[in-house]
Amino acid sequence: MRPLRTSLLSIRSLSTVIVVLVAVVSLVVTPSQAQEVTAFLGASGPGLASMSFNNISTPDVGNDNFVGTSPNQLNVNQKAYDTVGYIDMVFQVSDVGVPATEYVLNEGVANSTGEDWSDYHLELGFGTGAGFYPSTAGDGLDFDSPDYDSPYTFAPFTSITFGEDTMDAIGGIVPSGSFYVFSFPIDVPETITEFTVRQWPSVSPVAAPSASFGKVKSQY
Ligand SMILES: [Ca+2]
Ligand SMILES: [Ca+2]
Ligand SMILES: [Ca+2]
Repeated sequence: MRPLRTSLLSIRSLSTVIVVLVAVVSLVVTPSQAQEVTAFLGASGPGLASMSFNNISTPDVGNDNFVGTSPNQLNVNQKAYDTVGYIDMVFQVSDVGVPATEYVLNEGVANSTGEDWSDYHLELGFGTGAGFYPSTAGDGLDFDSPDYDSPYTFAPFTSITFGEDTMDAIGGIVPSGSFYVFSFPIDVPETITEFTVRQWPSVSPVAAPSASFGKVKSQY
């Protein structure tokens, strides 16, 4: 018969092994944290006066084709323009092995340019400044193409012209000194490592292109 002391040591060793095994199994089965999908890498451009980024929230990874407002959010507290020029915002994407994830980008926009805006424009692409190049058709990065089944907000503008990678908000005035919250959907594919949202106001009304060039919808 083994001494009692030896048996107790064996039981303690076995318990330790079980605890370690449980810990390892827990690590293996824990899903990727949603916060790993994207990171905000910064804003730049001639229009930029100041910016305050809030957070990224991704509770529903891989939810492309989501109908309605996606629970995944990119939140900008405020972005101020002091010049009528563009601002590039860059987001990092991590491949977690799922299809495209649909986000809604919510941002406070302040007009500190001294001029009233007649239109507001957005384009998806890659890179910044002179190195910016547009997203292409069918690359998975888009403004909720092809179904456009999620809401957006661009008040005081009253109509939006859509392309897969462009949006033009028209039919309203953003007075100098005013602040509005814009929101819109973005589909983010797992095949890229980062992307850019370029936005710029303009002060001369731009006519809506014909229906053959884009999809025109009334404001939600
Ligand atoms: Ca959608
Ligand atoms: Ca695209
Ligand atoms: Ca979508």
